[in-house]
Amino acid sequence: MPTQFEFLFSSDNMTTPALLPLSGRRIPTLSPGASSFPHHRATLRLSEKFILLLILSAFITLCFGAFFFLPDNSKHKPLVFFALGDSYIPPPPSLQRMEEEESLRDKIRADHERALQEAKEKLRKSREELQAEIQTEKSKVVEDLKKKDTGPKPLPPVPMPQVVGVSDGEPPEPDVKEKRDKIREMMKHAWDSYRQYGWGHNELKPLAKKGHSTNIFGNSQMGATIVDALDTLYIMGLHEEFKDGQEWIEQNLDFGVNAEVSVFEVNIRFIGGLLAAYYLSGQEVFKLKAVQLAEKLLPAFNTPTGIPWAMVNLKSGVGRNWGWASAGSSILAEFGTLHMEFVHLTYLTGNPAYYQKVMHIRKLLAKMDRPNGLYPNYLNPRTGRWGQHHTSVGGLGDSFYEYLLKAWLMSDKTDTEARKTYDDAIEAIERHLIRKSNGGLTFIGEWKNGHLERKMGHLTCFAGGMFALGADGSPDDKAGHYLQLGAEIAHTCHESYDRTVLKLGPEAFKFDSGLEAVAVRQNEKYYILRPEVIETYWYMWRFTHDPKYRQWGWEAAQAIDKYCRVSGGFSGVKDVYSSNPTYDDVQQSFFLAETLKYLYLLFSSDNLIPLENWVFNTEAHPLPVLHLGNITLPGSEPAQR
Ligand code: DMJ
Repeated sequence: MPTQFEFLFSSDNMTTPALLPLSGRRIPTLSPGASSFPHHRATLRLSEKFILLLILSAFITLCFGAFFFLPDNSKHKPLVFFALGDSYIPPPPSLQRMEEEESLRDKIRADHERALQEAKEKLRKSREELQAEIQTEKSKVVEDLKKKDTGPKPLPPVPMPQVVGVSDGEPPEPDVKEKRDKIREMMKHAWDSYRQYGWGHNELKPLAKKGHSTNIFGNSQMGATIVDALDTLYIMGLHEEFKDGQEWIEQNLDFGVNAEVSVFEVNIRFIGGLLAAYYLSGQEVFKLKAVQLAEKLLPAFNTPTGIPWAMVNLKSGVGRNWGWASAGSSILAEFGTLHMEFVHLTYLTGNPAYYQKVMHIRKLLAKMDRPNGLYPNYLNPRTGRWGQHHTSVGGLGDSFYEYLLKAWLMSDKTDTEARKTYDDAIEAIERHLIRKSNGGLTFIGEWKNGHLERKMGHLTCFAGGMFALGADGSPDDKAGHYLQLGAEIAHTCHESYDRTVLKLGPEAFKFDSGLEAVAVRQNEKYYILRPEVIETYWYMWRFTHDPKYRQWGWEAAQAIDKYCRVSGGFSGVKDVYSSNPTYDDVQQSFFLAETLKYLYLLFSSDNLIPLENWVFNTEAHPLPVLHLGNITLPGSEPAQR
C-alpha cells in the first residue's frame, strides 16, 4: 500500500521530485506561500489533484453508503427460495442476528455521515488552506524522518566535573610576562599561517605554504591542527581564533570518511583535543564530536584478544596493523594510551563500552609474563603473545607508562591498581634501563633482546616530567628519589640541546664511546618541533620553582623562533648541528597543542590549569580529575581508596 504521501505526490508528470518517505529520496520543498498558477505549476497541480481526490472519495463513500440504505431484501429470501423450490432453505434469522445487522447498519450510517461531513468541509476550504494543510502534514513527515535519522543520540546529562583553574594566569614579574607574550605571539603566527595556507588540512607546509598530511591521518582532511590547537588558543585567551576553529568544527568536521587512521593518534589529538575544548569552554559541540569519533574507533577493538589494531578505516571499520611492526603486532604505546580519553567518554556518555575496552587491555596485560619485569613494545592482537623483546620509555613504549600514572591521578587517586602497575613498571625500568654516563649524565636506554642500547630519544625526555609527577604517592617514601630522577633527566635533555649548534635537541642521542648526549647518525640529527624536553621543564618548574627551568625553556623558545620560524609558520629542521640547516617544511600539529602550550604555562602562574585539578593527556590536552569517590562508572566496580 502506498503511504498517503506516496499516493499524493508520486505522479509521473510532476516537476518536483516525488516524496517517497521510505525510499530515502529527496523531499521537495514547497513554498508555503506559493499560489500564482504559472509560477508554481507543480504546486497547484498537487492541490488540484488533492481536491479532485477528495471529491472522488466523497462520491465513493456516498455510493457505498447508499448500497447499505437499499431495502434489506434478505428477509424475503426464504420465501423466494422456498417458492422456487430451491433445495437450499436457509434458517430464519434469529433475533440476535437481526440486532447485530441493525447495529452494523447504524455504524455504517454514522461513518457515512462523518465522511460526508469531512468531504464537505474540505470542499469548503480555499486552495491556500489546503496547501497549508499539505505543508503541515509534509513537515510532520520530515520531522519523523529526521528523528529516525542516524544522527547523534542525545547524551545523558552528567555533572560537569569541577572545572577550576581556567584563569588568566598572568605572572606578576614583568620580564616573565614579556616572555609569555612572546610565546603567545608565536602561537598566533603558527595559527594565522595555518589559517591562511592550510585551513582544513591536517597540517601545514610553512615553506610551500599549503596543506600537509601524513599517514597517521590516512587520506583524510580532518583539520588536525584546528582540533589540536583549540585548547591552547583558549588557555592563551585567543578567543576569536578559538571561535573560528569551533565554527570550522561545527560545519566541517566529519568522521564518515573513507580513511585509514591511527587509532592512537586520532585518540590523543582529536578525542583528547575535543574533550579538553569541551571541558574548558563548555561548548557541547566538542563533546558530541568526540563521541561520534570514538564510535568510529570502536571497531578497531574487534580482534581475537581485544587488543586493538593500530589503524582503522573510519568508514568500513576494518582494522589492521602497521606493516613495519614486529610479527604483525600492535604497539604498547598505542593500545596503552587510550585510558584517559576512554574513561572520560564513559563518564560523559554513560556508555560502559569505552571503559570496558581499556580495562580489558589492562587485565590482559596483567596476566602476561614480562621478561625481567619489562613490558615489550610489541603484542600480537591475534595470538596475545609478545613480539620482539624491545622495551623503551621513548617511541613505541612511552605513553603507556605515562597513562598508568595519569589513570591514577585522573581518578582522584582511587585507581590504585593503575598506580601499582606504574610503580612496578618503573621499578623494572630503573633496574634495567636507567644508567649514568661516564660524564655523570643520567640517561634512559633501550632494552633490546637482553642488551641495553645506550641511546636516548627526544621522545624519552618526557619521562623527567613523569617521574616528578609521580613522585608524590610513590612507594617506600621514594618521592624525593623520583623528583631527583626527574631533575636528572631534565638536565640530560637540556645537555642534548646545549651541545648542538642551534640549541635545539636532536631526535636521538648516544652515551657511547666518549660521546655523550649527542646524535651520531645523520638521520637522528633532526628537530621536528617536538615538545618533550619543554614538557619536562614545565613539570619540574611546577614542582620545584627552580628558575633554571624557565631559563632553559626560554633558551629553547628563542632557538625555535630564530631557526624554525619562517614567513609561513614554523618548520622543523633537518640538522641541529649545522649552522645553515635545511627545513623539513612541516608545521606539526603537536607544536601548537604541546610545545607552545607548555612554554606558555612555564611563564604563567601556577593557578592556570593547576595539577591538582587537571591531568594532561599525552598530547598536552588537559582533562579534569574525576572525583570518582562517589561515582561508579558504568561497567566498573565501585572505586576504592
Ligand atoms: C605527541 O604526539 C605526543 O606527545 C605523543 O605521545 C608522542 N609524541 C608526539 C610529539 O613528539
